[in-house]
Amino acid sequence: MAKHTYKFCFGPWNISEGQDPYGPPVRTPQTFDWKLAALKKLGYDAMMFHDDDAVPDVSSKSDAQVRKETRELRKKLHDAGVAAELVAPRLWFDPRTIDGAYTSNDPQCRRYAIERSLRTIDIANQLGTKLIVLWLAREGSYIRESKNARQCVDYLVEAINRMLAYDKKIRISIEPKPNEPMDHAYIPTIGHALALAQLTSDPERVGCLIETAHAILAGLDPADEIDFAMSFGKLWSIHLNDQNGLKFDQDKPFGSANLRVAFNQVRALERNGYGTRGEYVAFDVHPFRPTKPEHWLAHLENSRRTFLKLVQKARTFDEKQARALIRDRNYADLDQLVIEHLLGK
Ligand code: XUL
Ligand code: MN
Repeated sequence: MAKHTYKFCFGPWNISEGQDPYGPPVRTPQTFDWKLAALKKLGYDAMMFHDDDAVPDVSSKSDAQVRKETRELRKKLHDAGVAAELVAPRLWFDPRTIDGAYTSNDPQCRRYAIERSLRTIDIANQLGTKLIVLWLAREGSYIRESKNARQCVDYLVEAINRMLAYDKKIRISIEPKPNEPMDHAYIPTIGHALALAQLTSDPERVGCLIETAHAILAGLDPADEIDFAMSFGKLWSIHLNDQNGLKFDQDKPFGSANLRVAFNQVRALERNGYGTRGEYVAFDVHPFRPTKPEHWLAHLENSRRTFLKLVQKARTFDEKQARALIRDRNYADLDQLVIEHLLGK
């Protein structure tokens, strides 16, 4: 197995304030500068951004103002020696995307979504990254009869084609999630994302981003999603976290709910050489709501710690013994081999 080192990333939204649908924030927001310093202190390598993480209220600002603020951010990142991994348009907040962004029934709203996405590409270019991520949050339906799903696939292709034509160098990673905030999303899994890529004008530049919790919410094993995406050479980023079954999107620390599922994700990343082509390991994790401000970074520190320990577990797993048990179709002892390896001495 490859013995490369990994590079790590998180986004400003991962130092969050604890709001949920039933209660307000419970921690006072930190400034961007504080978050960048925290990222440095934790020894992470890169930060990921939404367009409005980079330029707050991006939609209400002029092109010149967006360029100016992005330039300032670029300098901050440069001075800190931190890379920008990717930029994602945060389309789901704006009132114009209330009924979907690229797939809204209203042509003006669809136009807004595309224009905002092109601006995201400008921001990415200025920050020195060619990776654009699309979490297709409101591209789905609450009421199936409210939209034409066949038409919505065409809208998604049209939006992606506009982005690909706007900048011939960008790559787009689709981050699928089966539901939430909608009842059902049109692109719920990695299979859907990669199939959609084939309908676009440049399939080679459309790949995916797997988030552990989103795969679990789709009833899938994230390790299999990793192997599937990497069979196509299309896993360009990953959001590791955890999820305790089919609940709301929990974004727990990596390995928190199911260590064995986490181990298998690391094993899949290892066997496919994830990271050797410059990809980052990002943790899309959130602090538990009761977290005190003085413990605010623990979920990020712990996720990376667990990841690195699982890399060691993957590299020291007795592959020879496992192969012998597989040859003998002795899956009971293979199961126990994994359990005892994870339990340690
Ligand atoms: C939401 C989510 C997003 C994306 C980026 O569940 O994961 O933060 O990672 O838009
Ligand atoms: Mn994510």
